[in-house]
Amino acid sequence: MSSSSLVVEPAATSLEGYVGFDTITQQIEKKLLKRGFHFNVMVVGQSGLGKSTLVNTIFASHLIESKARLAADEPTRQTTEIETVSHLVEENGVHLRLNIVDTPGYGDQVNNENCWEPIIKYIKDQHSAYLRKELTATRERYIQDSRIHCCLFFISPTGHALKSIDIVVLKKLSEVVNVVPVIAKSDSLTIEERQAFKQRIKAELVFHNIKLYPYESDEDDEQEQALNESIRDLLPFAIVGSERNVVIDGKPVRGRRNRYGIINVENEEHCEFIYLRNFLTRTHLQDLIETTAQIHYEAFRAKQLLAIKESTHPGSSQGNFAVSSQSNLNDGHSHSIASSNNAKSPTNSSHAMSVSSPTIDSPA
Ligand SMILES: Nc1nc2c(ncn2[C@@H]2O[C@H](COP(=O)(O)OP(=O)(O)O)[C@@H](O)[C@H]2O)c(=O)[nH]1
Ligand SMILES: [Mg+2]
Repeated sequence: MSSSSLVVEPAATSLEGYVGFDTITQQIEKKLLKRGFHFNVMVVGQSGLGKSTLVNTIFASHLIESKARLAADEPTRQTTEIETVSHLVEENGVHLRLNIVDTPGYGDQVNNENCWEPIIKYIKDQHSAYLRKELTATRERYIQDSRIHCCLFFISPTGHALKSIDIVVLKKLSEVVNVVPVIAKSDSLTIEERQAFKQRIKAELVFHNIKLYPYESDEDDEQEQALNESIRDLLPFAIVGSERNVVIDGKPVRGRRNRYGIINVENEEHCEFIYLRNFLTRTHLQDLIETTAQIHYEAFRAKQLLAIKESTHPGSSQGNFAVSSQSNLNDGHSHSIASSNNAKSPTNSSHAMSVSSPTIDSPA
């Protein structure tokens, strides 16, 4: 660290024989494949908008039960209960642990004031748990990641505008998680209605200064920037989900039959499901995970560590680390972050450097 020799410009030198370090990518791949991957998705939106169905359609398997109210006289849920299901899926030797966090009951009440709080709290709790694990003396080499990588936000296909509750919740969510909005059940709108609705939503998002994933980044090359631009253009994805097959030209496809005819979920002329799936699984899966760690978690972490620093600063009356992860929630719930004597300073963060290890030493 003290030597400046590593900072000088290296000389480009050609090799005189095969050394073999080009295999490092295969070595990394082997390790990663052995460990497997984690992807944590949350779905938010009113009951009956097709959240469970969409998740099952995206991952081509039955992962969560559809628990829509069957009868109109069944009571709606009283609270936003958060339910998690976990599945291990495999594709060509790649193991993916898929955690799906369902938030039934959001926005179902007559009075939806603060209905988002349990959702935001859940997201922050995962960050807090990760931070606690990261700060223990004998931290695991590989911390299990329960942080939400992607929040699919379901917009009701009213064709009019966003509900005011949606605007509030989108704003809150987008500050703590990668939010991907979708127009639910878009088969209930004509293509023209859908386009007009989409443009209105876009205008509202701009007006309310709601910044959605994928974010603009200087690190992206031209190709990545163009891809992200095309994704931002598409948002919110107008989707249709289905767990049933319908037969089109003699072939069974995921689809629905409605009053306009047959909808093939995977036909881009019918809806934008395929764009959403490609985006989530084929082009941005890794980036969603990385962005969660590097942007959302990092912001949470920096804030928490600064709070610890404040609370342990000489002159501060208390020497303990009970730091609330709920700074802008009002349920009074707080988390005590376990810290340790030899907590290492983190390796992957620039924010962290400004709150280096001495400040997270344990009190006697
Ligand atoms: N028309 C239409 N119906 C859908 C769509 N997705 C789901 N549904 C139906 O809507 C009902 C509620 O779906 P569900 O996935 O349980 O909604 P959730 O409560 O948001 O999880 C079910 O009867 C689904 O078959 C869709 O894209 N279009
Ligand atoms: Mg459901």
